[in-house]
Amino acid sequence: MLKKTLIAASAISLTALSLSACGSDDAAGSATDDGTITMGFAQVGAESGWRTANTKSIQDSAEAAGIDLKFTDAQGKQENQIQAIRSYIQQKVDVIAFSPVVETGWDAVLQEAKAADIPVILTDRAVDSEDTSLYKTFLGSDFVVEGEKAGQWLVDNAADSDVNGDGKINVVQLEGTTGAAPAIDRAEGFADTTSADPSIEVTASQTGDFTRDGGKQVMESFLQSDDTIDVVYAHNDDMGLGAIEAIEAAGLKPGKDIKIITVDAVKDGMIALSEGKINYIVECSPLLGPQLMDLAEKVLAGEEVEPRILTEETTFTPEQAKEALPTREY
Ligand code: GYE
Repeated sequence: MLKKTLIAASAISLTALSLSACGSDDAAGSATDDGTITMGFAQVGAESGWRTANTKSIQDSAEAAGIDLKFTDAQGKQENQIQAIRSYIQQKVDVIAFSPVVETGWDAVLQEAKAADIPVILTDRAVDSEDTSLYKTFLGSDFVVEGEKAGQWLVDNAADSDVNGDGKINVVQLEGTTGAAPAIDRAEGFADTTSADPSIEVTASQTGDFTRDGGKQVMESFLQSDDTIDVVYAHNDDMGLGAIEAIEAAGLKPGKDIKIITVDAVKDGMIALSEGKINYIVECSPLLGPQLMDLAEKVLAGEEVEPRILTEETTFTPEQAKEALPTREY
Protein backbone atom coordinates (compact mmCIF):
# COMPACT_ATOMS: atom_id res chain seq x y z
CA MET A 1 0.00 0.00 0.00
CA LEU A 2 2.68 2.45 1.11
CA LYS A 3 4.86 1.47 -1.83
CA LYS A 4 2.02 2.13 -4.25
CA THR A 5 1.43 5.57 -2.74
CA LEU A 6 5.13 6.42 -3.07
CA ILE A 7 5.20 5.38 -6.70
CA ALA A 8 2.07 7.41 -7.37
CA ALA A 9 3.54 10.42 -5.59
CA SER A 10 6.78 10.33 -7.56
CA ALA A 11 4.86 9.95 -10.83
CA ILE A 12 2.95 13.10 -9.97
CA SER A 13 6.05 15.06 -9.10
CA LEU A 14 7.76 14.00 -12.33
CA THR A 15 4.81 15.36 -14.30
CA ALA A 16 4.93 18.44 -12.16
CA LEU A 17 8.61 18.99 -12.82
CA SER A 18 8.06 19.06 -16.52
CA LEU A 19 5.04 21.34 -16.09
CA SER A 20 6.89 23.79 -13.89
CA ALA A 21 10.03 23.94 -16.01
CA CYS A 22 9.16 27.37 -17.33
CA GLY A 23 7.53 28.63 -14.12
CA SER A 24 9.12 30.75 -11.41
CA ASP A 25 10.68 29.60 -8.14
CA ASP A 26 8.72 32.00 -6.00
CA ALA A 27 7.22 30.70 -2.83
CA ALA A 28 3.62 29.62 -3.21
CA GLY A 29 0.83 31.72 -1.78
CA SER A 30 2.19 35.14 -2.69
CA ALA A 31 2.47 37.04 -5.95
CA THR A 32 5.73 36.92 -7.92
CA ASP A 33 8.36 39.68 -7.61
CA ASP A 34 6.91 41.65 -10.49
CA GLY A 35 3.51 41.45 -8.78
CA THR A 36 1.96 39.04 -11.27
CA ILE A 37 -0.44 36.59 -9.68
CA THR A 38 -0.73 33.09 -11.11
CA MET A 39 -4.11 31.45 -10.59
CA GLY A 40 -4.91 27.80 -11.31
CA PHE A 41 -8.60 27.36 -12.07
CA ALA A 42 -10.22 23.91 -12.30
CA GLN A 43 -13.55 24.28 -14.10
CA VAL A 44 -16.36 21.69 -14.00
CA GLY A 45 -16.74 21.37 -17.77
CA ALA A 46 -18.83 22.92 -20.52
CA GLU A 47 -22.18 21.31 -19.74
CA SER A 48 -24.45 24.33 -20.05
CA GLY A 49 -24.90 27.89 -21.26
CA TRP A 50 -24.33 28.98 -17.67
CA ARG A 51 -20.94 27.26 -17.60
CA THR A 52 -19.86 28.81 -20.91
CA ALA A 53 -20.72 32.28 -19.60
CA ASN A 54 -18.93 31.53 -16.33
CA THR A 55 -15.75 30.41 -18.10
CA LYS A 56 -15.76 33.53 -20.27
CA SER A 57 -16.26 35.73 -17.21
CA ILE A 58 -13.29 34.12 -15.45
CA GLN A 59 -10.99 34.29 -18.48
CA ASP A 60 -11.92 37.88 -19.36
CA SER A 61 -11.56 39.14 -15.80
CA ALA A 62 -8.21 37.42 -15.30
CA GLU A 63 -6.93 39.18 -18.39
CA ALA A 64 -8.38 42.53 -17.28
CA ALA A 65 -6.77 42.15 -13.84
CA GLY A 66 -3.40 41.10 -15.30
CA ILE A 67 -3.64 37.71 -13.57
CA ASP A 68 -1.87 34.81 -15.25
CA LEU A 69 -4.65 32.18 -15.50
CA LYS A 70 -4.00 28.47 -15.87
CA PHE A 71 -7.34 26.94 -16.81
CA THR A 72 -8.51 23.33 -17.03
CA ASP A 73 -11.86 21.87 -18.09
CA ALA A 74 -12.51 18.70 -16.08
CA GLN A 75 -15.24 17.44 -18.42
CA GLY A 76 -17.59 16.81 -15.52
CA LYS A 77 -15.23 14.43 -13.72
CA GLN A 78 -14.10 14.89 -10.14
CA GLU A 79 -10.92 12.88 -10.71
CA ASN A 80 -9.90 15.31 -13.48
CA GLN A 81 -10.45 18.26 -11.16
CA ILE A 82 -8.39 16.64 -8.43
CA GLN A 83 -5.61 15.95 -10.92
CA ALA A 84 -5.69 19.56 -12.13
CA ILE A 85 -5.50 20.89 -8.56
CA ARG A 86 -2.55 18.58 -7.83
CA SER A 87 -0.74 19.85 -10.89
CA TYR A 88 -1.37 23.46 -9.81
CA ILE A 89 0.14 22.61 -6.42
CA GLN A 90 3.20 21.13 -8.12
CA GLN A 91 3.49 24.18 -10.37
CA LYS A 92 3.42 26.37 -7.25
CA VAL A 93 0.70 28.69 -8.50
CA ASP A 94 -0.10 31.58 -6.16
CA VAL A 95 -3.76 30.75 -5.70
CA ILE A 96 -6.11 27.94 -6.69
CA ALA A 97 -9.78 28.47 -7.51
CA PHE A 98 -12.30 25.86 -8.53
CA SER A 99 -15.94 25.02 -8.88
CA PRO A 100 -16.35 21.56 -7.32
CA VAL A 101 -18.34 19.24 -9.58
CA VAL A 102 -19.76 17.37 -6.56
CA GLU A 103 -19.83 18.31 -2.87
CA THR A 104 -17.91 15.49 -1.23
CA GLY A 105 -14.44 13.97 -1.53
CA TRP A 106 -12.23 17.06 -1.50
CA ASP A 107 -10.50 16.97 1.89
CA ALA A 108 -7.35 15.11 0.83
CA VAL A 109 -6.43 17.35 -2.11
CA LEU A 110 -7.37 20.52 -0.23
CA GLN A 111 -5.12 19.42 2.62
CA GLU A 112 -2.29 19.08 0.10
CA ALA A 113 -2.91 22.66 -1.07
CA LYS A 114 -2.95 23.87 2.52
CA ALA A 115 0.29 22.04 3.30
CA ALA A 116 1.86 23.72 0.25
CA ASP A 117 0.61 27.06 1.60
CA ILE A 118 -1.48 27.79 -1.50
CA PRO A 119 -4.78 29.51 -0.71
CA VAL A 120 -7.93 28.02 -2.26
CA ILE A 121 -11.04 29.95 -3.26
CA LEU A 122 -14.27 28.10 -3.99
CA THR A 123 -16.41 29.60 -6.71
CA ASP A 124 -19.96 28.75 -7.73
CA ARG A 125 -20.34 25.41 -5.89
CA ALA A 126 -19.66 24.42 -2.29
CA VAL A 127 -17.77 21.50 -0.81
CA ASP A 128 -19.23 19.44 2.00
CA SER A 129 -16.30 19.48 4.40
CA GLU A 130 -16.22 20.06 8.13
CA ASP A 131 -12.79 21.67 7.89
CA THR A 132 -13.50 25.20 6.69
CA SER A 133 -9.80 26.09 7.05
CA LEU A 134 -9.25 24.23 3.76
CA TYR A 135 -10.45 27.22 1.74
CA LYS A 136 -10.40 30.99 2.21
CA THR A 137 -13.85 31.82 0.97
CA PHE A 138 -16.77 30.58 -1.07
CA LEU A 139 -18.13 32.92 -3.74
CA GLY A 140 -21.45 32.02 -5.35
CA SER A 141 -25.22 31.79 -5.18
CA ASP A 142 -27.47 30.47 -2.45
CA PHE A 143 -28.97 27.51 -4.29
CA VAL A 144 -31.48 26.72 -1.53
CA VAL A 145 -32.92 30.22 -1.92
CA GLU A 146 -33.11 29.66 -5.69
CA GLY A 147 -35.12 26.49 -5.14
CA GLU A 148 -37.36 28.35 -2.70
CA LYS A 149 -38.03 31.09 -5.24
CA ALA A 150 -38.98 28.47 -7.85
CA GLY A 151 -41.30 26.75 -5.37
CA GLN A 152 -42.84 30.04 -4.25
CA TRP A 153 -43.81 30.89 -7.82
CA LEU A 154 -45.63 27.59 -8.07
CA VAL A 155 -47.41 28.10 -4.75
CA ASP A 156 -48.45 31.60 -5.89
CA ASN A 157 -49.59 30.33 -9.30
CA ALA A 158 -51.12 27.05 -8.16
CA ALA A 159 -54.59 27.84 -9.52
CA ASP A 160 -53.22 28.30 -13.07
CA SER A 161 -50.84 25.37 -12.82
CA ASP A 162 -53.37 22.57 -12.45
CA VAL A 163 -53.43 22.19 -16.21
CA ASN A 164 -55.18 18.81 -16.10
CA GLY A 165 -57.84 20.16 -13.78
CA ASP A 166 -57.77 17.15 -11.47
CA GLY A 167 -57.22 19.19 -8.33
CA LYS A 168 -53.58 18.09 -8.08
CA ILE A 169 -50.44 19.71 -9.41
CA ASN A 170 -48.17 16.97 -10.69
CA VAL A 171 -44.59 18.16 -10.95
CA VAL A 172 -41.73 16.35 -12.63
CA GLN A 173 -38.26 17.44 -11.58
CA LEU A 174 -35.19 17.45 -13.83
CA GLU A 175 -32.31 17.32 -11.38
CA GLY A 176 -28.80 18.67 -11.95
CA THR A 177 -25.68 16.52 -11.65
CA THR A 178 -26.09 13.98 -8.86
CA GLY A 179 -24.16 15.05 -5.77
CA ALA A 180 -23.61 18.63 -7.00
CA ALA A 181 -24.46 21.43 -4.57
CA PRO A 182 -26.95 23.16 -6.92
CA ALA A 183 -28.82 19.89 -7.55
CA ILE A 184 -29.07 19.04 -3.85
CA ASP A 185 -29.97 22.56 -2.71
CA ARG A 186 -32.40 23.47 -5.50
CA ALA A 187 -34.37 20.29 -4.80
CA GLU A 188 -34.38 21.04 -1.07
CA GLY A 189 -35.52 24.68 -1.41
CA PHE A 190 -38.29 23.72 -3.82
CA ALA A 191 -39.55 20.87 -1.62
CA ASP A 192 -39.56 23.09 1.48
CA THR A 193 -41.59 25.86 -0.11
CA THR A 194 -44.06 23.73 -2.04
CA SER A 195 -44.87 21.70 1.08
CA ALA A 196 -47.09 24.69 1.99
CA ASP A 197 -49.57 23.51 -0.66
CA PRO A 198 -50.62 19.87 -0.32
CA SER A 199 -51.98 19.80 -3.88
CA ILE A 200 -48.42 20.13 -5.22
CA GLU A 201 -46.62 16.82 -5.58
CA VAL A 202 -43.30 15.90 -7.21
CA THR A 203 -44.36 12.70 -8.98
CA ALA A 204 -41.04 11.93 -10.68
CA SER A 205 -37.49 13.21 -10.30
CA GLN A 206 -34.39 12.22 -12.24
CA THR A 207 -31.04 13.69 -13.18
CA GLY A 208 -30.50 15.24 -16.61
CA ASP A 209 -26.92 16.15 -15.61
CA PHE A 210 -27.48 19.88 -16.29
CA THR A 211 -27.37 19.26 -20.07
CA ARG A 212 -29.92 19.97 -22.79
CA ASP A 213 -29.70 16.45 -24.10
CA GLY A 214 -30.07 14.96 -20.62
CA GLY A 215 -33.18 17.08 -19.99
CA LYS A 216 -34.68 16.02 -23.30
CA GLN A 217 -34.13 12.31 -22.73
CA VAL A 218 -35.48 12.29 -19.18
CA MET A 219 -38.51 14.33 -20.24
CA GLU A 220 -39.22 11.94 -23.10
CA SER A 221 -39.35 9.04 -20.70
CA PHE A 222 -41.51 10.97 -18.21
CA LEU A 223 -43.99 11.82 -20.99
CA GLN A 224 -44.16 8.20 -22.08
CA SER A 225 -45.14 6.96 -18.65
CA ASP A 226 -47.41 9.78 -17.46
CA ASP A 227 -49.98 11.92 -19.25
CA THR A 228 -50.96 13.92 -16.17
CA ILE A 229 -47.82 16.09 -15.90
CA ASP A 230 -48.75 19.70 -15.08
CA VAL A 231 -45.35 21.23 -14.35
CA VAL A 232 -41.65 20.71 -15.11
CA TYR A 233 -39.19 22.05 -12.55
CA ALA A 234 -35.73 21.96 -14.17
CA HIS A 235 -32.64 22.75 -12.11
CA ASN A 236 -31.22 24.74 -15.05
CA ASP A 237 -32.31 26.39 -18.30
CA ASP A 238 -30.53 23.87 -20.52
CA MET A 239 -32.51 20.91 -19.15
CA GLY A 240 -35.69 23.02 -19.45
CA LEU A 241 -34.83 23.71 -23.09
CA GLY A 242 -34.32 19.98 -23.66
CA ALA A 243 -37.71 19.34 -22.02
CA ILE A 244 -39.32 21.87 -24.41
CA GLU A 245 -38.05 19.82 -27.35
CA ALA A 246 -39.52 16.63 -25.85
CA ILE A 247 -42.85 18.31 -25.06
CA GLU A 248 -43.16 19.74 -28.57
CA ALA A 249 -42.24 16.37 -30.10
CA ALA A 250 -45.11 14.86 -28.08
CA GLY A 251 -47.49 17.35 -29.71
CA LEU A 252 -47.94 19.51 -26.60
CA LYS A 253 -47.38 23.22 -26.03
CA PRO A 254 -44.62 24.02 -23.52
CA GLY A 255 -45.63 26.81 -21.16
CA LYS A 256 -49.34 26.09 -21.71
CA ASP A 257 -50.09 22.35 -21.65
CA ILE A 258 -47.16 21.89 -19.30
CA LYS A 259 -45.79 24.77 -17.22
CA ILE A 260 -42.01 25.11 -16.97
CA ILE A 261 -39.91 26.63 -14.20
CA THR A 262 -36.11 26.78 -14.56
CA VAL A 263 -33.02 28.28 -12.92
CA ASP A 264 -30.13 30.32 -14.50
CA ALA A 265 -31.55 32.94 -16.94
CA VAL A 266 -28.99 32.47 -19.71
CA LYS A 267 -29.76 33.89 -23.16
CA ASP A 268 -31.53 30.85 -24.66
CA GLY A 269 -33.59 30.39 -21.52
CA MET A 270 -34.60 34.05 -21.53
CA ILE A 271 -35.64 33.82 -25.19
CA ALA A 272 -37.83 30.78 -24.46
CA LEU A 273 -39.28 32.63 -21.46
CA SER A 274 -40.06 35.71 -23.56
CA GLU A 275 -41.86 33.41 -26.03
CA GLY A 276 -43.96 31.91 -23.22
CA LYS A 277 -42.42 28.44 -23.57
CA ILE A 278 -40.94 28.76 -20.10
CA ASN A 279 -43.14 30.37 -17.43
CA TYR A 280 -40.63 31.51 -14.83
CA ILE A 281 -36.86 31.66 -14.40
CA VAL A 282 -34.93 32.10 -11.18
CA GLU A 283 -31.69 33.90 -11.95
CA CYS A 284 -28.30 32.42 -11.06
CA SER A 285 -25.47 34.69 -12.12
CA PRO A 286 -22.42 33.13 -13.81
CA LEU A 287 -20.51 36.44 -13.86
CA LEU A 288 -18.25 35.56 -10.95
CA GLY A 289 -14.95 36.50 -12.62
CA PRO A 290 -14.47 40.12 -11.45
CA GLN A 291 -15.22 39.26 -7.80
CA LEU A 292 -13.00 36.19 -7.96
CA MET A 293 -9.99 38.18 -9.21
CA ASP A 294 -10.60 40.82 -6.58
CA LEU A 295 -10.74 38.17 -3.85
CA ALA A 296 -7.55 36.52 -5.09
CA GLU A 297 -5.71 39.84 -4.92
CA LYS A 298 -6.99 40.50 -1.40
CA VAL A 299 -6.15 37.02 -0.12
CA LEU A 300 -2.63 37.24 -1.52
CA ALA A 301 -2.15 40.69 -0.02
CA GLY A 302 -2.95 39.12 3.35
CA GLU A 303 -6.27 40.93 3.75
CA GLU A 304 -9.16 39.30 5.57
CA VAL A 305 -12.05 38.25 3.33
CA GLU A 306 -15.57 37.17 4.27
CA PRO A 307 -15.84 33.36 4.43
CA ARG A 308 -19.03 33.38 2.33
CA ILE A 309 -19.79 35.84 -0.45
CA LEU A 310 -23.25 35.70 -1.97
CA THR A 311 -24.19 36.64 -5.50
CA GLU A 312 -27.08 39.05 -6.01
CA GLU A 313 -29.87 37.64 -8.13
CA THR A 314 -33.42 38.22 -9.27
CA THR A 315 -36.28 36.32 -10.97
CA PHE A 316 -37.93 36.76 -14.37
CA THR A 317 -41.47 36.49 -15.73
CA PRO A 318 -42.01 36.47 -19.53
CA GLU A 319 -42.65 40.24 -19.52
CA GLN A 320 -39.51 40.92 -17.51
CA ALA A 321 -37.51 38.68 -19.87
CA LYS A 322 -38.66 40.72 -22.88
CA GLU A 323 -37.49 43.88 -21.14
CA ALA A 324 -34.14 42.45 -20.01
CA LEU A 325 -33.15 40.62 -23.19
CA PRO A 326 -31.82 43.52 -25.30
CA THR A 327 -29.20 44.44 -22.69
CA ARG A 328 -28.46 40.94 -21.37
CA GLU A 329 -24.72 40.15 -21.40
CA TYR A 330 -24.99 36.38 -21.78
O1 GYE B 1 -27.02 26.38 -12.69
C1 GYE B 1 -25.95 24.99 -14.29
C2 GYE B 1 -24.53 24.60 -14.43
O2 GYE B 1 -23.19 25.36 -10.64
C3 GYE B 1 -24.69 27.16 -10.62
O3 GYE B 1 -24.08 24.48 -13.09
C4 GYE B 1 -23.98 26.16 -11.43
C5 GYE B 1 -24.88 25.28 -12.27
C6 GYE B 1 -25.80 26.01 -13.23
O4 GYE B 1 -24.28 23.57 -15.24
O5 GYE B 1 -26.48 25.46 -15.50
